[in-house]
Amino acid sequence: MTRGRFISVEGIEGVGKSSNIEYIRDILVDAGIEVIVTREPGGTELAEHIRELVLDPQTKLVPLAELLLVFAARSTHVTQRIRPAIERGVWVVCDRFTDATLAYQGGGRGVSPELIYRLAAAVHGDLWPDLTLLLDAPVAVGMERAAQRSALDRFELEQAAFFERVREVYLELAAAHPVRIRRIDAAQPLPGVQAEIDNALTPLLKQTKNSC
Ligand code: Z5A
Repeated sequence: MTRGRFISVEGIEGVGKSSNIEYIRDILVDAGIEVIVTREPGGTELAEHIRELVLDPQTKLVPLAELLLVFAARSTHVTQRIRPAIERGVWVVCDRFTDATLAYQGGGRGVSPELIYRLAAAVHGDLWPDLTLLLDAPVAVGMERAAQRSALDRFELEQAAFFERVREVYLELAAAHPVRIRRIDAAQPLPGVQAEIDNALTPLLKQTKNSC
């Protein structure tokens, strides 16, 4: 059986990940692909509990504790959902993965990337997304879009400087992994964003057709 593919969607808050994940799912389903959509932190019962804790503005966390919680959640998610789905031939579309840890805990909180890569190796070995769509927009655009919401989570309460550091790491990762990570201009109106997403998905879809 052909292995499923793993697609992650990344970016600072408010850039349109949720809006575009539905669009990606529809493209894959229309192409006859079985797909699950999931998110991080989250995706399993335990990981969803951890998500509540990590996003709750009342939770007091030092950066290392935050990092370990994110990886604890990821460990159950990879083992119980992501790997089994990919092995069954199902495609996985995940709202954030370890690039988010490098950007938020590394860039945002100042945790060393070496430690993050060591934990990543322990938790998911050589499993990295086949394709990462980095929805990128200036911090002011993301913050303005996110501000429309009623309650802000523990990350959304951070200042612009925090998100500038997060965005910088995302852009560095995209430059370092130009094949896996595709930067999408998320500041433009939705139809333009979706056209760039179509282009980024085409090679993966073609490869799959050819291998069938
Ligand atoms: N986190 C971490 O620290 N470390 C980790 O390892 C992981 C995560 C995995 C999870 O939040 C938090 O966990 C995240 C990092 C941390 N915190 N932050 N910030 P999340 O990913 O679930 O939530 P989020 O990042 O805050 O996502 P979001 O705020 O829900 O934003 P979004 O999904 O990217 O945007 P959206 O809801 O699709 O769109 C926002 C609004 O903009 C909405 O009204 C849309 O209609 C509008 N929109 C979207 N696109 C457009 C365009 N192109 N034009 C105009 N308007 C648009």
